[in-house]
Amino acid sequence: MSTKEMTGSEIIIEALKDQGVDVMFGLPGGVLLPLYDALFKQNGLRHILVKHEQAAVHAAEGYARSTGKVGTVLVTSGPGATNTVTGLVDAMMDSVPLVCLTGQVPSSLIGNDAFQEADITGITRACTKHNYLVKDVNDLGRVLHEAYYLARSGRPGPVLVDIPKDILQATGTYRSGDKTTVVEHKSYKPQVKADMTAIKEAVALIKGAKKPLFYGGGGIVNSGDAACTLFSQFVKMTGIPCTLTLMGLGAFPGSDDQFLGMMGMHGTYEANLAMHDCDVMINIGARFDDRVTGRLDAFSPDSKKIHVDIDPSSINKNIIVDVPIIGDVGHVLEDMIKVWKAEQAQIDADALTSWWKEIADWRSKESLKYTNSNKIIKPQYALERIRDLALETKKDTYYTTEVGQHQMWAAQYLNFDKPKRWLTSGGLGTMGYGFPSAMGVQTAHPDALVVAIAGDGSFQMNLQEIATLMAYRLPVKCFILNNHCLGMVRQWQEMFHGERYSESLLDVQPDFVKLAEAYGALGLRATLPGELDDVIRQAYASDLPTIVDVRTDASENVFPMIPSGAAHNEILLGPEDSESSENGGSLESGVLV
Ligand SMILES: Cc1ncc(C[n+]2csc(CCOP(=O)(O)OP(=O)(O)O)c2C)c(N)n1
Repeated sequence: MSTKEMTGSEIIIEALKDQGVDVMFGLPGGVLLPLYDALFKQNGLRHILVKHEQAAVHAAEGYARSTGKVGTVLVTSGPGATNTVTGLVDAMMDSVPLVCLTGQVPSSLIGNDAFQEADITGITRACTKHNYLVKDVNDLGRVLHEAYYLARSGRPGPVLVDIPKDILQATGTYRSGDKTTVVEHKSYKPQVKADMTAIKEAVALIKGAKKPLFYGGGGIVNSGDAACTLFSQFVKMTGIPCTLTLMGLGAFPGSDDQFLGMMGMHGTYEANLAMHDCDVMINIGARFDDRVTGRLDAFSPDSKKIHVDIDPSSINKNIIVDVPIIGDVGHVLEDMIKVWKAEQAQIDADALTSWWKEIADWRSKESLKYTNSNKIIKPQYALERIRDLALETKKDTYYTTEVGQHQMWAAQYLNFDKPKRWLTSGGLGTMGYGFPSAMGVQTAHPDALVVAIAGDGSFQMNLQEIATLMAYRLPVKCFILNNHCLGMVRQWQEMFHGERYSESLLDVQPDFVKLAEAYGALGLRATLPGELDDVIRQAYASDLPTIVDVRTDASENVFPMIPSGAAHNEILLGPEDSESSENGGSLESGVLV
């Protein structure tokens, strides 16, 4: 262990390098000048200068979720810090490991309503795993190592470290050994290995099942690639059907026959009916989110439920389960497979065959079928072409989305065979997430094809980041599925509010092609289905950040749909179902888009 005397700013750089940080996303301000000066004098730590601090957090999320490492954010006090709040809530809800460093006014001014002072530790208490206000420069190194440890351990999440200007300037001691001692001494030690009795109970339940179903969530992806491989192995070994949540897509190969598609509000018919009718539900790393469960008292009424989660507070929160298993998904799956093999377990083959027959009947409804047109671009068709032509590039491809109809169609029509290739704002559902998060993904994977799927509404929440993409030559391909409206809001107004389109139509739009060109980026447009392939190929072939304005059918709605407050077997397959639905407006009352 080495001990060095240095300024607070230098300690930060040293600690971040010791943590293996290679890049941070940020924007400077008055109180951070000493730190930015120290950054100027060093090599090795990259800084991506964003145009808005919210984008810095989403970019760090993109970096973290596509690499499995902790993302780092650096912003100034007051408005810089408050601009991060949406991103922090997003990271908290979707379990994304981040460390957000905020500058603070000098210690002597704290509490004085000083210029650009905001009580950011108070403000972010509810949306960080933990936060710190550093009061002594000698604590700085340890606090930073703790922050990275906390962000990545257990259920990952954001940690904020608020650092007053005088602490950046003061001289103190940096102990490199703090990196290991915080891990040894920390009282926060999440349970990774699960109780073997619970694992054996789960295996017994699965063995005896007649209609079992795997329900996998983002926890599998968070646990790492090895956990995803183990999950796929277990699903294949047992022959049990598998569905995934929005956050779990990619944890099991999307093109595998045992995959029923995504479940939940806009999940497939077969996945949702299997959730409803199964007799043993094996929830691995999902949290019984309301967009998955629908009406709680009608949720999978006859199943025994197993729930694997690293976060004990997720267990029995929304749904009471029969076998709770607290632990890291990867470790739990390893143990489950061991027990399964040791017991030479098998599911009753006849029962499994008739369960698959039932599923085949549901599948035959082809719930993702849509009517294509050669006159107008259907958003589903655009996504299929974006997906298929991406395969032609032979590049490792990552997709991010904004929030709305396009997000749900992207989840339905893009295909994910590998984990960490799909990034979307699931828990918070924040518009403005996808474009900057693509920037973070491209920073981490310079040679990959990074595609951001946007709605025309959401894109306008963080479009200023075209400038950042240009500055760092990050060739993100952004496809705006432009329906001239806040489509998901419009859909709900059509279905549940008597077609009264209150404040959801975006009649006046910027010219997105000219906008891209104004920044020096490539702007393209497709208006007819026949133009799509050529435009997508041009986008993929360009070295420039590219914005593609895809004019889509504004009247298209996302189906299948389980209206909020309905049960899985009340799923609507298309407009005919919704017209005949007597539940209509009352079903979704009190629930927001
Ligand atoms: C920051 C934020 N504000 C408001 C909402 C509510 N909301 C959900 S979807 C949606 C419409 C999104 O429109 P657009 O981006 O054009 O996508 P589309 O639904 O048309 O595909 C809105 C306003 C939200 N999710 N996030």
